[in-house]
Amino acid sequence: MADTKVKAASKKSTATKSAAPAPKGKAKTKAATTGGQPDPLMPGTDAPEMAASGTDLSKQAKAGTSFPKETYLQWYEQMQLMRKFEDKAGQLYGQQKIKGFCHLYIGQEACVAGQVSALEKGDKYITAYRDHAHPLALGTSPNAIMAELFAKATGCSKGKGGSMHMFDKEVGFMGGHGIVGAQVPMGAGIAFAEKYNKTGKLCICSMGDGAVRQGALHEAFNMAMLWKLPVIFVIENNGYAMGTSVQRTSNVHDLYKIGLSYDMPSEPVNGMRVEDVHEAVVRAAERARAGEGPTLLEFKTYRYKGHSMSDPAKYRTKEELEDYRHRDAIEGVRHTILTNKFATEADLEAIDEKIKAQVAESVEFAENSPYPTPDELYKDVYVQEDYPYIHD
Ligand SMILES: Cc1ncc(C[n+]2csc(CCOP(=O)(O)OP(=O)(O)O)c2C)c(N)n1
Ligand SMILES: [Mg+2]
Repeated sequence: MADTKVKAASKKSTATKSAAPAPKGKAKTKAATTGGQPDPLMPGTDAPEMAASGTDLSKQAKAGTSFPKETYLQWYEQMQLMRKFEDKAGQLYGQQKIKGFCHLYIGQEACVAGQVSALEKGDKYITAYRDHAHPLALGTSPNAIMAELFAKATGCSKGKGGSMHMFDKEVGFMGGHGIVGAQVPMGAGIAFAEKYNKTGKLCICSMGDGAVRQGALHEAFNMAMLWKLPVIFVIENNGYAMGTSVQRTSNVHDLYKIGLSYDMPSEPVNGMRVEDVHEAVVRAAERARAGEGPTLLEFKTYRYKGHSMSDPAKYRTKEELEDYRHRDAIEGVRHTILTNKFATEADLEAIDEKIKAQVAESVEFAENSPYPTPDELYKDVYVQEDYPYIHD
């Protein structure tokens, strides 16, 4: 993770940064992608009386913080890698070189890029099955991820996990989980282990909007708050669980408010702006590392593709999709880079070319790798034989 870590402007919370003017010559990032207009992604609380708790962070002033050139360039490169990698994966699925399930993250890239840039080496990350972008940003080699998609022995889960079950302990990536919401108690458990072992590290536990209706989430939230576990719960709210919209699922559309029932610091975040994501995670990480326990962040985001490769996405309008494409996070970062002369068009093209070559190499690597041998079926059922909490 250290290799891919994006340099942040500051580790301090925006509560203190907001008083200071943005450094001269740096991007005023709020204006960069929204033109300073009220953001339609962040309509605010639709029932203010529900947000009366002192832990509702949605009312905090957001600073128009800037980040240095290197940060923007690294965000650009990371997000382009995620997108180009998945564009290719989608094509390969169409050619039946990738089989089984394949859920693309295209459109949501800012959520992962902004989270990972706020993490420290040794922190953990767990998510659901839409999981190609997360290990890419955490530092897993694209070769190992593509090989996993091809079910090859050189894949990051030895070809036994496939698209939904990426795993890479070396970079702190604890999967890749196909059962909706299953990772929520596991994320709390990982955070418990960090606290128990006094590592000073935290766990980001990411889920979709569909997962918040699972009962186990409520048990995990309650326990995590009670024990002040160093966990950041993240809802990547892309508006739909398969074809079911959030509006059709519950009366509560601002999902961050679920955390308020547990007195958990909770806030909505514009998930199409990598800067906002990063800053929210920095604030949550400070609380987690200070022993103050969990935070719930709701990233309002959007997936451009269907739920999976077989979904024609008839439940939404073309206009809705276009509306989000106009607020594309990669284009936003590109715009900031160019307007602030952090790089030229030619520099960005060179990055794009580098990524194209990386993706092509990953496909070649996957194609040329062997399938796992049958004896692999019996290996890795339990990874750690001396697991400390389970005894006869
Ligand atoms: C316990 C369980 N119930 C149902 C499913 C089938 N299923 C797979 S994905 C999905 C929707 C989840 O949507 P969301 O959590 O919003 O994540 P997104 O796909 O939008 O990233 C469902 C219901 C499942 N995998 N697990
Ligand atoms: Mg969803």
